[in-house]
Amino acid sequence: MPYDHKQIEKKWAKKWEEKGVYKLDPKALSERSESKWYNLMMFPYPSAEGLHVGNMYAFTGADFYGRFQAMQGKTVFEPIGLDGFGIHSENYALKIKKHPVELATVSQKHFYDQLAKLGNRFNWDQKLETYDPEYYKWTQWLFVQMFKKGLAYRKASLVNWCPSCKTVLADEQVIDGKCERCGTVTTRKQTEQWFFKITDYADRLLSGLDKINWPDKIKTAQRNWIGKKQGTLVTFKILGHEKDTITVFTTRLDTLRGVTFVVISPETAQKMIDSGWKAQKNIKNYIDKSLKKTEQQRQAEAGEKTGMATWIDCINPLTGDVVPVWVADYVLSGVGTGAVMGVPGYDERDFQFAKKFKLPTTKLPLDDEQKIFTRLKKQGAVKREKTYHLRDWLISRQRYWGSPIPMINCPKCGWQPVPEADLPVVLPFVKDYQPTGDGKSPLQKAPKGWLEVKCPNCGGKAKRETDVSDTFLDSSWYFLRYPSIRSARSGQVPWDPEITKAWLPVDAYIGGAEHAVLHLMYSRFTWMALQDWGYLPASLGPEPFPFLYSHGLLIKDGAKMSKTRGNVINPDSYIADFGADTLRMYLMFLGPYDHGGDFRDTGMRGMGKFLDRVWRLVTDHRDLTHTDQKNAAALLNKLHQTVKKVTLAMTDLRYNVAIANLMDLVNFLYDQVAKMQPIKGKIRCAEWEETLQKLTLMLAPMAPYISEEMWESLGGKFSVHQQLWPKYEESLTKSDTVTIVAQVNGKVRGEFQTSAIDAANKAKVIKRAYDQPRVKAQLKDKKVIKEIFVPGKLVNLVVN
Ligand code: ANZ
Ligand code: ZN
Repeated sequence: MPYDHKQIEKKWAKKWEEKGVYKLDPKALSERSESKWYNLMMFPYPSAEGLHVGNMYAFTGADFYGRFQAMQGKTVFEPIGLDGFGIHSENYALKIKKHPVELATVSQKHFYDQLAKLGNRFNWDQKLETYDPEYYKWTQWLFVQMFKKGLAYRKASLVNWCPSCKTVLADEQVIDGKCERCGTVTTRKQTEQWFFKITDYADRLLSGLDKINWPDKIKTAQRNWIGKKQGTLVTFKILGHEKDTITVFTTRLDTLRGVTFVVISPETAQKMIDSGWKAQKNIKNYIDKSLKKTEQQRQAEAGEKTGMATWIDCINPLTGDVVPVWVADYVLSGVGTGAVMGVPGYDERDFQFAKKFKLPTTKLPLDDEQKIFTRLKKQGAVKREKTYHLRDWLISRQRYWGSPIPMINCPKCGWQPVPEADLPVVLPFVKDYQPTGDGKSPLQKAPKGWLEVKCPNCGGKAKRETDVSDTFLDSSWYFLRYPSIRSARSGQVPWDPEITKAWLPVDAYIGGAEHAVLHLMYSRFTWMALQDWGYLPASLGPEPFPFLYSHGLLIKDGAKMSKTRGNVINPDSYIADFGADTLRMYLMFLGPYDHGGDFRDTGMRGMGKFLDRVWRLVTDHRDLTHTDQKNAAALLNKLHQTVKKVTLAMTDLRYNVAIANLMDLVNFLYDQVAKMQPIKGKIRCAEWEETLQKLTLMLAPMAPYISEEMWESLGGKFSVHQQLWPKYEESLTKSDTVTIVAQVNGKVRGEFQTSAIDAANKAKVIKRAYDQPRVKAQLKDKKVIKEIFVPGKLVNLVVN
């Protein structure tokens, strides 16, 4: 019988659905149990172009793990949804000139249809879409809480601006100087925006990393992004204006004696101009030019230093020396105080600068930092200081397709949050949704009835905020919503407290590494804040994702699969031609899951052949038996070795290794087939039967459809996905000697060694058990009524 993937996949998809094989009953959701397993994968940004195999690569690996956990006896929750609000989906809408509201409907259907075909054990009852008002009502609620607790505030500052997306961006969303979404080089813009005070959590975000099981590269990325530095603030008085000072941040107070100049950032210089300093025109020009550069550009150009003398002098508090003040853009505004003491004798950047501008480069001896600190402290010239690279999270976006920021601006009372009872602030339909580029959201064109509201505080005329919030706010809490979606209280609370207590934190989070300092940092922050406000009990622990796994990237023709490159592969036709099982196994066999792999059609055919060979073992070669007991013993040995290896590989998400071991076993089985004979009568070969069963069970998390069909034809109870993972006997994995325990009525009465091959030979082993002296003594005058034999392990003789 040939392997007909079409018929098999259709048949089982239907039956799983009918029987609710993957459904969680509400009770399982509301009671905490040791066996709960929240198996989370990063939900996709949908677009009507559909899911590509890169997405599938991520989801398949996560599903292998979820299914493997289910077979370890865990109650698995594996939800999926769509991260469909925000720039990603909106940019696609702009590109194909379809309104995002209309597009969302099309994308949603297309995505869910595709997701349903991957063979994942999704909990479809708990799916969510971030653009659903039922969902973003709570995203807005979260914003309101941030505001009420003082973590959301408005501030005017120089921020990143994407000229193509026509919106401001958070620092994390500018990668190598480019917009995270569209790749356009970003610029700077002075505007007033909403921020979240993530910096209040810098220390906890840092120390929490020590306690979680995450890949080192992600932890390092977060540590560097937080960028904590301990140092000293040193105050230099300005010559002739002793009331005025410049404060620098240094990590090398011991070099203070060697300062030959002080440098301020263009931003600091601008502030001095704003507060009355009459700088010369060329200095002003230099400042203006520098302010237009991004931090990235300024650092990239750091090799070739630029700068200008300010003609201000200041006084070294340690030596009383008079040193000149310069302005230069290698000094960054966001670091420390935005002012540096120049020590060319010890600092390479300062040396380059001094050389270029012919400032003294003398190297003076170092001081004992403790001593000078104490001395300068008395003069009030120093203070210990911690600084961070992390900036507050810029939340507002001048775009249409997002969750409206739930704030109202009243000319009398200032900014007021929308009362919680009035949430959600539903995104109004605006035909002209294109970003304008004038620094305002297209929601400015919303109907007057939406824009103009009463102030919740004084009842006077007030205006709604028209910016929407960052997509990353939507995804910073989605994992809290999933388990509660079907809760009776889902309309009243963002998450049901009972269910949350039972299901959080997430047991395994699997996704790409590209969100290292974006989503993964924002979610940790949101979790910590919610915990501080008492919305999440402390018993859930300090982190939302104690275990994170980052998979590698799927490559096509040597490049990352991406829509802009046009090398995106849609899985649909492969699923139609080869079946989801083959595609799943093919993807996971490309290489180590954390390395990614290169997608090629040719390999797929090979994997199809492999499954066909597995299939024929059950359909064509099942009724065989061994003629030589030695072969049967060797088979058991190979089987138990394989179960052990595959178990370890699956535990560590080394799927390519797990699959390679199954392939090796299957080759071995075909060698055995040649040594076997058809069975006589109905008695099947026990070793062969055990092997086919365990092979099917090991295949179940990888190729869920074909293994269900094989399981059925082996006479297994529906469903294979509700079975436990096969066990192996350590003794049977050894090819040399094995220790067998001899018992009488369950009590140990002896032990003996045998070769691994003999260990499975029932007659031989039982005979040896009878020969054990203490067994003999126990059997005196008694009749053995039952002989229990566990291959490779024990013999138990039951007497009356
Ligand atoms: C004097 C000094 C002497 C420094 C020396 C370093 C070495 P790292 O070095 O990465 O830990 N700094 C302070 N504020 C800055 C700013 N806004 N932009 C650019 N650089 C700034 O960072 C701390 C050092 O970076 C500080 O210590 C300061 O230079 C410089 F041999 O002060 B140091
Ligand atoms: Zn008011």
